[in-house]
This record gives sequence, C-alpha cells and structure tokens, in this order.
Amino acid sequence: MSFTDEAQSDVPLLSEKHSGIPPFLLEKARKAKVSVFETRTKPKATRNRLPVIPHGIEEQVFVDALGELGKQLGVENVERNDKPLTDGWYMEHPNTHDLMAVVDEEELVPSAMVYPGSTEEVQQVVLWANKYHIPIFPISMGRNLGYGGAAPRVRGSVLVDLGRRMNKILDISAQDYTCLVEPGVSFFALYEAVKEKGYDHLWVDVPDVGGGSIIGNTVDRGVGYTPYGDHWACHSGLEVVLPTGEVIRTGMGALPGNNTWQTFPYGFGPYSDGIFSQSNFGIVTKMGMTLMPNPGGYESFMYTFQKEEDLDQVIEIIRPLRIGNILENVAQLRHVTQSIAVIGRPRSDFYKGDGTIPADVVHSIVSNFPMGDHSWIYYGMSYGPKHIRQYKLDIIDAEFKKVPGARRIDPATLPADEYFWARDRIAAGVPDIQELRWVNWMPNGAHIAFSPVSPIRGADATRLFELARRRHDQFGIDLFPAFCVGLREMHLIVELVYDRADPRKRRDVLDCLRHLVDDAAACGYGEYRTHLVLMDQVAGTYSWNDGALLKFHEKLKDALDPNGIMAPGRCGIWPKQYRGRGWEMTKTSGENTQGDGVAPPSQ
Ligand code: EUG
Repeated sequence: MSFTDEAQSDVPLLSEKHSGIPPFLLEKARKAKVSVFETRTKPKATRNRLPVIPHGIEEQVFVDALGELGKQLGVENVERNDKPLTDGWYMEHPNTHDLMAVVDEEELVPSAMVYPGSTEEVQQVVLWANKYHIPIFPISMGRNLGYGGAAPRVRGSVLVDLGRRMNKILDISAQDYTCLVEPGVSFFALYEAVKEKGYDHLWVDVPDVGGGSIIGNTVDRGVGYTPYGDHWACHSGLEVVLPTGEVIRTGMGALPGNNTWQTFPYGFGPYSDGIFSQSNFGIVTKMGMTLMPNPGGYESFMYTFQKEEDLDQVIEIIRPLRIGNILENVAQLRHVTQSIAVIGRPRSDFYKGDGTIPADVVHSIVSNFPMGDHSWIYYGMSYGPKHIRQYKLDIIDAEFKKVPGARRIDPATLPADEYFWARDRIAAGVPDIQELRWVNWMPNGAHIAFSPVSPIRGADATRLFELARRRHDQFGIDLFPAFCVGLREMHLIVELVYDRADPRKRRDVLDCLRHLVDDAAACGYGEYRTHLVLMDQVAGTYSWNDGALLKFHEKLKDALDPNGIMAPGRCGIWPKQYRGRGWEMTKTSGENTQGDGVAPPSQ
C-alpha cells in the first residue's frame, strides 16, 4: 500500500473489523485521519534488519516450527513479520511494531504474528512456545499507545494477537450489571452492544480514547472517567492460560456451576488476580467487568484557574471533595498548553521557534478560545437527578471560587465541537476519539507517557509539576501535564509529544523520561504504568529492602514459567534464562533493547 493509498482508505467500521470505529464516530475519525496524514512527512519504511528470528534458534528450525503451528491454527493465522513496516494511525494501527516508536522502529519487533481463535488454541501456542523455547508476547488489541503499543519487549518474540479472532462479548447481564468479554472487545464495541440491546440502565466506563481492549486496558490497570474509572478495581473474574499451558478461572470461576463469577471477585483462598495484571505470568482470555448503573441524569462542569501557582490551592480544594464523593468521577485537571494542542493543529501554526513554546504565546492564543485565558482547567461531572446534582454543584462552586480569578465556564456558551463536550461524553460512558488530536502538535507526532502517582496534595502536585517543567525545559519539549484524580491519589499523566521520524528528538524524549523517572523516585514518587523501554528502570525504583519485591516476582516467574517463554522482561520481570545477560534497559542502553543472548535450554 502506498502512502497516499493509506491516507485515502476509509476508516474501518466496527461491523467490518473488531478494531473498527462505531458509526456514530465515523465522520470524526475520518477528519482525525486527514489531519494525521497532513502532518506526516516520514517516508515509507524499508526493512534494514531482516530476518527477525527469536534468539537461540536457527532460521530453518524457526520456519519449520511456524509451519507446525500453522497446521494447528490454520496457515492464515500465522504470519512472519518480514514486510515493510506500515505505521497507519490509531484506528488502523500496526501489530508489527510500536506505532509510537521511541527507539529505532526495527528494534522492538516480533518475528511473527499468530492469531489463536479460542482458549484451546492459546494453549496450543503456549505449548508450542515451550517445545521450541520461543518467547511469545500476548496482546489483546495492541492499542497500548504511549506504553509500547503492540510491540514485544524482546525483539524476535512471536506476537500472540488475541483480539483478531477472540473478540466476542460472551455475556451482558442486565440484572447483575456485569459483562464477560474476550481480549478483542474494545470499549467502542461494548458500548455499541449495550446500546443495541436497549439496555439504557447500563453504563460502560471508557478511557480517553475508546478503541482499546477492555481486557488490555484493565490488566494494565488503565483508567476511565466515571465513578467506575478504576478498571482493575471494577473487574470480576479472569480466565487465564498459564505459561505452561494449563487454564485457570479465578475467583468464583473456579466453582463449577457458579452464577457469581462476575459479581464476587474474590472467591475462596488467595486472591490470585493481582499477579495477572502488569505481569508476564499468564494470558488473560476472558474477563468479567462490572457495569455502572445509569445515574438518572448528569451534568458536566468546567472551571478555569488563572495562575500556574494556583495548582497548590486547587488540589487542596479537590482532596476533601473527592474523598467525600462530592467530586464523583476521575476528573482531569489539565494545563493550558493542552487546551491548545487538543484542537489538533500543529504547533507550527502558532509558533515557529525552537525550544518550548513561550508562556506569553500560549496565553495570547488561548485568550481567543471560548473558555478564555487560564493556566489550569478542571473537567468534572455531577451525577444523579437535578436536585441531587445541584446540592453537590453548589458546594463545588463555592469551594473552587475561593481561588482568586477562578471561573465557572457555562457549557451553554461552548460550541458543539469544543473539547469540553468530548470530556462530557466520556464522563457519561460514551467513548470518543478527540483526545487523539494533540499528537498532531508535532509532524509525525508520537507520544510516550510519564505517569507518576502522588497523594492529592497541593505540595506534591507542585513538586511534580516543577520537576517535569525543569526537565522539559532542559530538553526543549513542551509540557502537557494532566492530573487524573482517583479516590485518594492522583495519576499525573505527562505525555511527551515528538516527531518520531527525527532520531535526535526521539533520543531527547527518552533521555528526558529517564531523568524524570529518577527525579521522581528521588522524591518518593513512582509510576503507575510505563513504556516497554522504561520498565526496567521503573521496576528498579520499587527497590525497598534490597529489591525484595522484584526478587519475589522473579521467584514467581521461575516457578510459573520455567522455560521463560512468556513476555520476558515485561514490567521488569526477566526469566532466569535472561538474567545477568544485560537485558535490562538503562540510561546507557540507547537504542539497543537486547542483551547477550539467552541461556540454552537445560535438558
Ligand atoms: C492518558 C491517561 C492515562 C494514561 C495515559 C494517557 C490520557 C491523557 C489516566 O491514565 O495512562 C490525556
């Protein structure tokens, strides 16, 4: 497919493809696509580093092994990764590499992609991987963008793309407000299915962009924006294929004939679900999820705060309101630069200089926006019938207005395409894609996240903001901080946006991130989630008692995965075959993601 063909092909619909767009977002997706390709100058890739073969295996043995797997899964479900890498864009994303590559795009690539169609076929893939000692890397849909996308941590792994053929919604319970899904079910798909069934009393919690897998997002402990925003806390029941091929069901799922798998998450005995999130201990093939009751009304609100230093006071106001459930959802407090970037125009439309965009330029641009000048902007929602909402909204208004210069923006004054309405839909469980727009800030725009956790305290917010500001200034990167406020903590999400066709910019972004992780750890902050290339560093910051936690994870890894075949290195957990061979990525690794081979299988 040529560059122009790619740009001009239509956006796939959900009815055509499990990863497609629902009809109600089609026009919006088409427009987003046009603007992505308008800012793309990156030439079509050619492959310079072929063939890609798993470590420690001869090419012919590998080819024969793939042939054997093809006989089990069907030849059409086993594919070598030997063609030019096609980037596509969010809605037509690759499973051959990281769409948001931060190291050389041929570095984090699988040798092949396989598409199991059932739990039994996933077991077959796992047994096959053990037979040949081939590393496998499972993905649900591959939209973990900013954290590695579809890419494996170990070059040459066989990618197990679960979503392509395992994408059924197995159950939606209108009585229990629960569902049971396979890895290929996106937030888009679940939302559409609930609507199609006419279940107006059920709400789905959705993240900023709704194309991701519900299972993938949840096991990576992702976040949405209704009161059910902590996805991991809201799941109930897993089916998991272990690294040695056995299948287990967790919680009540272990009891034959149960009718509580999706309603009581714990079952009996140790609660094992935790070890299957952010790990490499198993492949989740089914997951139960609770659904929120329609609260019978809702109303979004937005406040702007004028000065950067207001951050401290605003966060201090938010804490008791959030813990007391007057602020009911995982809301966002966003910085002014994002208010500009999210409209989707390239930075060069506003500013042609090098380095970070100056504050006076930012404020003069945003002064002409519907919400007017500001430094911070809070997007929240109140739920319930009018009289219940009003009680909470009045408290919130009185509290936020204590900040000098705070303004409540009347939604009635905002045009229909204003970003506010995307936040409004998301907080009401309606998926959207508007958040994608800020990747166009840079040509060939890519993003990678720095995501530290802190308590909801003004001093912490200010310290993290200043820490991020200092390093962004040093590397000349515009700062996009958003505080996502959970029940008792905040995820600060800083997305670094860069031109992925510019190796120098990529290197600056990675250097900046490595500093940010270390700076944050030095102040006692840790990331809640991270990109593949930062996992070793982040895992290393969780080092209490001589790294006792990582040692425990390694012990589990060696017990559960004796051949070390499952997603080696994911979340900093390396199987014994890889340890002591320099696989960990550090400040000095640069673009190299690989260590010195793998220990040969012991007989
Ligand atoms: C976003 C939010 C996240 C995350 C990555 C990106 C979106 C930012 C709350 O978690 O991990 C606007």
